[in-house]
Amino acid sequence: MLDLIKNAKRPVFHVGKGIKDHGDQLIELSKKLKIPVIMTGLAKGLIDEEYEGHIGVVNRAGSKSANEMIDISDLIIAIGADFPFANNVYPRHKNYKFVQVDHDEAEFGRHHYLDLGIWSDASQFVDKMLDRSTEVSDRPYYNAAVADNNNWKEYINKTYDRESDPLEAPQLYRTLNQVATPDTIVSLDVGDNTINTLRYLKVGPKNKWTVSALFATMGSGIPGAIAAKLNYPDRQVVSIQGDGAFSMVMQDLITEKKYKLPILNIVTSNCVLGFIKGEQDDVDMKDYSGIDLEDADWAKASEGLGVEATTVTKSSELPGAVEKAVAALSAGKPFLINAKITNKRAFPVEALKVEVEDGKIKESVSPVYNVNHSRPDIKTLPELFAHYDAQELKPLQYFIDKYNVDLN
Ligand SMILES: Cc1ncc(C[n+]2csc(CCOP(=O)(O)OP(=O)(O)O)c2C)c(N)n1
Ligand SMILES: [Mg+2]
Repeated sequence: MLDLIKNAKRPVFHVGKGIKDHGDQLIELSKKLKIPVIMTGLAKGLIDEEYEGHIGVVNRAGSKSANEMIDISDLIIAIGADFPFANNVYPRHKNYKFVQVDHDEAEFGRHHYLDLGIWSDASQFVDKMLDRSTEVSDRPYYNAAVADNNNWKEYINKTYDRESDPLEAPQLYRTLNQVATPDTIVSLDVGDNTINTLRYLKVGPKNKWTVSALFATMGSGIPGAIAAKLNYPDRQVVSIQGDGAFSMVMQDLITEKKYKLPILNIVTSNCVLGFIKGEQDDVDMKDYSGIDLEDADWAKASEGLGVEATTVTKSSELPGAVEKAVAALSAGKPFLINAKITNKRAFPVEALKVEVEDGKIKESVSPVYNVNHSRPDIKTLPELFAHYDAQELKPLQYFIDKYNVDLN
């Protein structure tokens, strides 16, 4: 393992839930070896996201920086990560090695061929590596990863800080982060909220959050919240779901009311199966198919089922809605916020195509991006950035040049 790291120029840790409570030690190792850390979606929160070397989550829901750094990596060290998308997401170039550290030998090579398998508990592996490795003083790839991620955070923070009318998802998450306590449990449903949660929800060491990851079962949000509240009656519990998912299980609000479960339910109504719309943008089809949802007064529906509710259409209405929610929860009752949000697609990191060849990168807007032609014709990276109001984002080449990253 140490030899592989010694010979690598662009090593990255891909860390899953197996790291458990050993996040701080992993940060220490990352600092010592100058290896950036990418998390699987489900491991979000297990290492401090404020750490500069934490560059986010890879895949469609993740950050530009994590996706780009995976694209150019020459050594991926997966630690306690049962990552089913490895074959789709790991680099397109063939010139990289893959190491898997897992306590379960049945995981080896399950999703990706292996150069090396290390049968070990993640914590013990990290401790041994800390023991036996020698400090690396500088690594251009690490510096580029940190800078690329800071640039991404600049964009994320801009969208988080501004006000919106009609309401946008980042402000909703801003409010949720303000209301949440250090041990809040969030039950997330499947859809655009998966992207927004991974990008905007703050998760501390005592928080818990859950989603139906592998099967992506829509409608799991409210049942998950009910299970959380029954198991942790003293903790604040929140469910977040889209209008599609909510309409599949909304009758479960009756259960929340019947058993007096003070749960905060948030419905993001955008009148569309948004996550699927984003996919159909990038599929060569004549037009969208089967994604429209009728507008409905979900607050009224909630009240009909016995759960007090309110509707929000712009960010300035969020504090008032939260005040009502807190009052209901304090009185031991569930509450629902119907947040009518825009149906804009979140910044599509999946549209960024990076190829490595002969020590150089070629980056472009993916040829499948927007083949449905339902959006403006976007051909270049600056056009893509501008379309998503992300003008501050810089192409990967900028960071490669600035930090002299050797791609050979
Ligand atoms: C039971 C089930 N059916 C279909 C899907 C495929 N699917 C994933 S996300 C999604 C759309 C979710 O729409 P909505 O709940 O309105 O959330 P949005 O993406 O609009 O925020 C669909 C249909 C699924 N994951 N589970
Ligand atoms: Mg929707």
